[in-house]
Amino acid sequence: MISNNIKKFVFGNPINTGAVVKDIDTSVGVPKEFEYDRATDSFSFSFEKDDAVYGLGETVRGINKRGWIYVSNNYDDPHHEETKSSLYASQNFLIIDNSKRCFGIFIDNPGTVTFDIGYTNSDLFTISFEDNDTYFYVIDGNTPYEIVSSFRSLIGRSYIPPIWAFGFGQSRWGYESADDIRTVAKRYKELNIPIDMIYLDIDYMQDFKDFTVNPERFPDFENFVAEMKNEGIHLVPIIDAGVKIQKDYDIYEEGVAGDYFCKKEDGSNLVAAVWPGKVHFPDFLNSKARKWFGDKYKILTDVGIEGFWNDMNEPAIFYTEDHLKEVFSEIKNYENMELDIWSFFEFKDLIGSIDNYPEDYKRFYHDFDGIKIRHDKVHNLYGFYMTRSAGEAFERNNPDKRILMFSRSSYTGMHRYGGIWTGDNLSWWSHLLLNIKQMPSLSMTGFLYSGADIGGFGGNTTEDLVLRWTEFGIFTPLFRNHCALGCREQEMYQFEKTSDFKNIVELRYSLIPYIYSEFMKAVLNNTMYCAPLAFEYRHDERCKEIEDQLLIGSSIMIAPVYEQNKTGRYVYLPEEMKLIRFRSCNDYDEEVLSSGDHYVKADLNELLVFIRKGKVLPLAKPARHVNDIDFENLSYITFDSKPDDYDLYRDDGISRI
Ligand code: MIG
Repeated sequence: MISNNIKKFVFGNPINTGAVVKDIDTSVGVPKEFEYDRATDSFSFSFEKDDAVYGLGETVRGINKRGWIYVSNNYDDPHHEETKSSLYASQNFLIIDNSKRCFGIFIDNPGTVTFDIGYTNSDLFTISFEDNDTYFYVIDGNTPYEIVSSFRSLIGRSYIPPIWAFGFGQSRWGYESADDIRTVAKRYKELNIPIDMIYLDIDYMQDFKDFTVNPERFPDFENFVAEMKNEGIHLVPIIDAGVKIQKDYDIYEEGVAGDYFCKKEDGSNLVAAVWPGKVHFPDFLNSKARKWFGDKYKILTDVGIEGFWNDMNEPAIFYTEDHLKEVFSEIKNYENMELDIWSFFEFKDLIGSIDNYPEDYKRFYHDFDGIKIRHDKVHNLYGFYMTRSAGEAFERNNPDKRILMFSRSSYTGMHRYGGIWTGDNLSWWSHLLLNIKQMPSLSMTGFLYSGADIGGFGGNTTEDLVLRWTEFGIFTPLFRNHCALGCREQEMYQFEKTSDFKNIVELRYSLIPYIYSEFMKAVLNNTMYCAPLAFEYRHDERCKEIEDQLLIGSSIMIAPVYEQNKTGRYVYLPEEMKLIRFRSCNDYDEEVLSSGDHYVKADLNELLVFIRKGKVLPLAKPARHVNDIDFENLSYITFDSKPDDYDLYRDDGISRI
């Protein structure tokens, strides 16, 4: 197909990653925007002074990516600090924009790709590859919005979850038994805080084995799933990438018999270790293995489960059998040594090298439907293909209804099968801000059903952080409070001001008609659910630098408070807007504010929404579950508009469309 606004260049002999769904004719030569350096096999672009760079999906730092080096190399790293270059995801889509001209690029390369966006040389953008077999797309458009839409039509429609997945979900690593889960449900019910999901982390499994349920701690699981559903709660279990090596464990036995696991050079199955102890990794890049593993989700859907989260699928490796041997043999050299500072660090690095060891990712292979490929060359596809395995199976086995699915690791293309959560953040205020900045980048790349662990995963949180984070989280499609084992408990009922939490979560439920409508329009029209101000107000120079206010759908702008001990914040209004200061869905004040800078008060229990001129915000009455929301009788907050000006999207919320 000839596309006027998308050009495809091919370098070397790239594989079809599945990222793209449109066939585009190949252009000859090198993208005209870039200089190609044969010696280093890299492409570079010279920035103009006011160029901003957007994209890359889930990464550290700002919405404008200029001034740092990002490496697409999916990695399990629970320290999302700004000095990092890689997180769990690789979304190699970027827009370069200086309001006079803009263009987008998409690098479809499943190996390591480095985006030096003015790090080495502040005016130079350089793209380099570990492996130069690459598709390189250049996407033209008059505005960033147009580029996003073209890109999204190139990569296909984003995943649609069931509508109940827009409710609130409580999670914690460490809910050990059905009774623990019952307690969570009961405590939320007692406080009348709406809830639709409780997540099952690895503790529900028998010895961390995929598709098993511990029968002592979760007796009669099927009935338990039904009991919770009666309470209006969906249980959402986790699935890990590694399959435990254990005789008579059917998944393991079938995987070996069917040759479904990743192999080493010598043809034996790679032995790595993760939560279950020693595991093999399913070869999700192989369509037979993918079908086999995907069909296993049926074990749980057959007992009433309707949603999952896929974890550890970078894949994360605690150690491999081979590298562990190497470490133990080298360790001996240090045993009788008097460690000086140099040997001390070598020794420490040696021990520290056992997990996620780069060389380990070169020790195993995929059978990519007949092509043998070393893992590191397609590393960034692993989480995508695990989720694809599930997604394809759901289409086969559950053709009539949507199944909730999100993943930790991802690559472009996975957005068609599931959403993502942003992994192991910390209970830091700066990670609330990071969450705010990640959301528009995720919308650009098609990962619309996304969110972060509200309250922070690692570390001990505080009540005010959970509250402020929840106030932002009500605008993220995936709205889940999740926390790590051993950290301070952070369910809303652990805190004092439970009525504040109730009000905020109720407000989320009141907003679901709007949030769902805007989400679905973004999916169906390839537009953005959540956008930076710079995309909408392109010629307002101020908006270019505003990264702590966002547009959510077409009607509203939000300005979250993300610092401790603040009772307000500065907000910049690119145009006249109507401020709504919500304390709850039926307790709020309204004030029209002129364009420009304002200091706006927002107490701990208050959150700020700004209605754009001519737009409408529909609100439903509060409900305990998404199912109970009355979509017929909405109220409307207007600003120079009539309720009818709002185009409410509706469907049954469950059937596939
Ligand atoms: O190595 O399943 O990101 O959400 O709670 C930790 C336990 C494994 C990492 C996930 C996190 C989950 C945790 N998992």
